[in-house]
Amino acid sequence: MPTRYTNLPPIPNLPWEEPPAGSNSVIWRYSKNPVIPRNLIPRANSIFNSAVIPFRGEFAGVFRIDDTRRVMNIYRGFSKDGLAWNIDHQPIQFLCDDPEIGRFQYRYDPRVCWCEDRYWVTWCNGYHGPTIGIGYTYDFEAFYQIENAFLPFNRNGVLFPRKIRGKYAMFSRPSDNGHTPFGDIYYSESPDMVHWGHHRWVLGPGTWCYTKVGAGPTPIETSEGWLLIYHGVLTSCNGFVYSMSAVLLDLEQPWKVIYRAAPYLLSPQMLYECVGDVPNVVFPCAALVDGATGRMAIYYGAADTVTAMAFTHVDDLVDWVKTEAIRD
Ligand code: BMA
Repeated sequence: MPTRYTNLPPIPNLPWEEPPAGSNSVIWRYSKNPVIPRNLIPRANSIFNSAVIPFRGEFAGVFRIDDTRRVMNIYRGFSKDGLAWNIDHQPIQFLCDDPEIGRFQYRYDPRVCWCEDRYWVTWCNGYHGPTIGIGYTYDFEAFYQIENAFLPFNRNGVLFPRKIRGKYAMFSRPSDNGHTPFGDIYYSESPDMVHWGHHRWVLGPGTWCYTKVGAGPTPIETSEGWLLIYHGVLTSCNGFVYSMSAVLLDLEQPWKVIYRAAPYLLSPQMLYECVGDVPNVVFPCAALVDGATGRMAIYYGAADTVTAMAFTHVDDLVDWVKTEAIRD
């Protein structure tokens, strides 16, 4: 029986490509990957872990760009079809009431989430160490920054698209100040996007990701639970390998895992995923679902260098998670 994917509006112009002939994989890559080259704008060293969202019948995005000074920042972009992007040549300038919070150190790995009345942007924000920065925009013209969600050290702040139990809800991944060799996903709630509590453990490492895990795109609400795509890291003798997989979480208590797929869903195997500034990385930050068809387009950073896409169908991905599930 098809999954009921709830609260998801149609996206008639969602980027889409049928699976390659003969493929029986639940997920397949865009044949013209990478969709965004590393040098789309002047002085970009790399354009990768980035988030995209439908906006006024087209698409808007917040892009991680490391420039040729290796300054890490986030940039705004627009696209008619989700494939060809116009990205600003200057980073987003956030308006912030408190200069201490608004002062830039570094920004990276953005996510964008529509919740209630505006587009929320979360990112890894330098504030005496990495933590979760939060901002919002109504129109992708003016961007406002509010308090950091947590103390350092934390990364991978991912908001829910609706309130849970009457509160805003977010995943995050407490970490350290470097290339963290550990990390579990936690869940937190807030009445106002400023004060966060009710912290709950969600998910820890697994076989293909025995080092650490972190939430990826905004979770997708389905009749079977919240579908969360996440990245996970294995430490090989040659360094970290970043892959992605998915879990289904309880709709009203999303820290409770219902099904967790045992294998990875997508791992670095193509040249643009295996070769780049950081080899062997796929890092998803957005997954858009067309509510009319259930088609899903996933945007992911590849090798910390370019942005790539993969496609699946929400029903098939939910079935895959259940079929491949382990209980832990
Ligand atoms: C993480 C973050 C990501 C990056 C990944 C692989 O710690 O810095 O932005 O994609 O490492 O280098």
